Amino acid sequence: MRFDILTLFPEMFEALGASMTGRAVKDGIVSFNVVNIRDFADNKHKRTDDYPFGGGRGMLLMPQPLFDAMESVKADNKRVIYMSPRGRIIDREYLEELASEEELVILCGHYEGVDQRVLDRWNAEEVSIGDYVLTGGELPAMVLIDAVTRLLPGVLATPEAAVEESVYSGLLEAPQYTQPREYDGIPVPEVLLSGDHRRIHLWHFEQSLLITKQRRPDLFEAYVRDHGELDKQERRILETIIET
Ligand code: 4GN
Repeated sequence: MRFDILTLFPEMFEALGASMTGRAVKDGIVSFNVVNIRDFADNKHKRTDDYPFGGGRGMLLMPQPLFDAMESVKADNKRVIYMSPRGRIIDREYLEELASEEELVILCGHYEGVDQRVLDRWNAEEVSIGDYVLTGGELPAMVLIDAVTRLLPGVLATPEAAVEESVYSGLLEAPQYTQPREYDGIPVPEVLLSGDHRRIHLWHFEQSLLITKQRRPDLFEAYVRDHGELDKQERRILETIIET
């Protein structure tokens, strides 16, 4: 999958060279073409922003550098995403839809935004990572890219990991522990050392239910309404937690 990323701050995207996104690049699963919008400014001061017509706060990215930058990545016939607090908030379903694309163009705004004609000309989808405002679209773009990349085949060690995990399964994850068995006087729950996979599974299930009910009653209610197949013991655990 190829991402064309249009930004005034290309150096921020060096972060994608680290960790799992960096691994995915080396493995040829994903590529990032980071384009500096300023390189397309045709005025001698390399200005990319100007005051909004009608007044208002701040500055807007002006059409000319953006039109030329979009043309340079052949954005016609590509899906174009604009990171914006006005956008549709991303969820797993939307991320999966994006992960099935061959290429995406991501436009990162700065200042107070971009001239609307850019968004209209390329039919940009406005996408948000949540109801808060940041100084630029770069961090939201990296959140989106990371979340999409880890859904691509070959990025996670096990393909099931992507579907079974927290939130996606409808429940939050149970607490986890690693070596040593006791640290600073605090032991790992005995059941996890038992080697009894059935008991361990039921403990994880119970812990997930408890933590979800406590922290995310909305998710818990949805799960109670619409859980998949449960065996007898799982049903008993769920019923007990509903009653308490
Ligand atoms: C996106 C962009 C937050 C989001 C942004 C978000 C840059 N902040 N919630 N800031 O996904 C106005 C024009 C703010 C650019 C934009």
